[in-house]
Amino acid sequence: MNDFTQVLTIAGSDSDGSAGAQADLKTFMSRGVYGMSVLTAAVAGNSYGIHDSVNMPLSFIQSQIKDIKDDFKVSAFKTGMLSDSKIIHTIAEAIKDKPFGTFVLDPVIITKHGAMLLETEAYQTLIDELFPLADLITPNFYEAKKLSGLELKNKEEIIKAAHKLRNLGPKNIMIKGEHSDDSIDSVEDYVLLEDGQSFWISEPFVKTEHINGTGDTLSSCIVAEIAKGQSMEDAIKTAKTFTYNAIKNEIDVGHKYGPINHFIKDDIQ
Ligand code: PXL
Repeated sequence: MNDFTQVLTIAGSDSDGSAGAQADLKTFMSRGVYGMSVLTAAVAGNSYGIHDSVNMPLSFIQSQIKDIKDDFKVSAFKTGMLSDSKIIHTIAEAIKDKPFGTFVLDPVIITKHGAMLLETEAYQTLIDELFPLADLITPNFYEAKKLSGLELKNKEEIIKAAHKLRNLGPKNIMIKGEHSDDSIDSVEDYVLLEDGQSFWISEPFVKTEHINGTGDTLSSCIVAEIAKGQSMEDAIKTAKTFTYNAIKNEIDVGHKYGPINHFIKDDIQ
C-alpha cells in the first residue's frame, strides 16, 4: 500500500476548470498519477475573465498541508497562484524540510485576461523564500522579465535572464517563449539545467484563444513525469509535447479564452 505515485499542487482554484488547481488535477489524472491539492485561494471566473477572488486563511493552508504530510507519500509537487507575501511565507515554512519531494515552482503572476494573481510587493518574497527551495522554475516570458529585471529582447538576453534567475537559487530554469504576436510560427522555450547544460525547445505556434491554463498544465505535467521517475530534462520535454497536443486538439468549451484539452493521450498528435 501507499505505492501508487502521488503528487501535489499548492495552487488557487479556478471556478471554470481551465486553470489553477483544476488544470493541475486534470493533468495529473491524464498522466496517470494520484493528484492532491492544497488551495491557497479561489477565483470566480469564466472564459471571459476573473471576476472575484478570495485568499484562504493562512491557518487553513497550514491545516491542508499538515493533513497531506500526515498521511501521504508525495513524490513531487508544484506551486501555482500564491497571491501575497503572507501565503508565500506560510508555504515556505511548511515545505522547508522538503516533505513532498521535487519542487516545481510556477511563478504565476498574471492570467491571460490580465488579472493579477500575485501582488507586486510579493515578487521579492517569492525570490527570497521560495526560489532557494525550488528544483525548477517555469516563468513565462512576462514573468521572466519581471523576475529578472531584463527586457528579453533577444536570445542572448533570455539566456542571461536564465543564469540570473538560477543565481537566485532554483536548480533548473525553464523560460517559456513569447507568443503575444499572432504572426509567429513557433514558440521557443529556453531550459538551463542544474549541470550547466542548456537547450531550446520549439513547438509550432497554434493560433487559438483556447489557451487558458497552459502554464499550469505544463508545470503539473513536469511534476507527474518526475514523480514517475523521468529525469528533469525528459520530464520537461514530455510536458512540452503534452501541452502542445492539448492546445492543438482544441475542445469547444467557453466563448473566449477556453481551456486546453486534458483528455489528450500521448499517441494523439
Ligand atoms: O493560468 C494561471 C492561473 C493560475 N491559477 C489560477 C488561475 C489562473 C488563470 O486563470 O485562475 C487560480
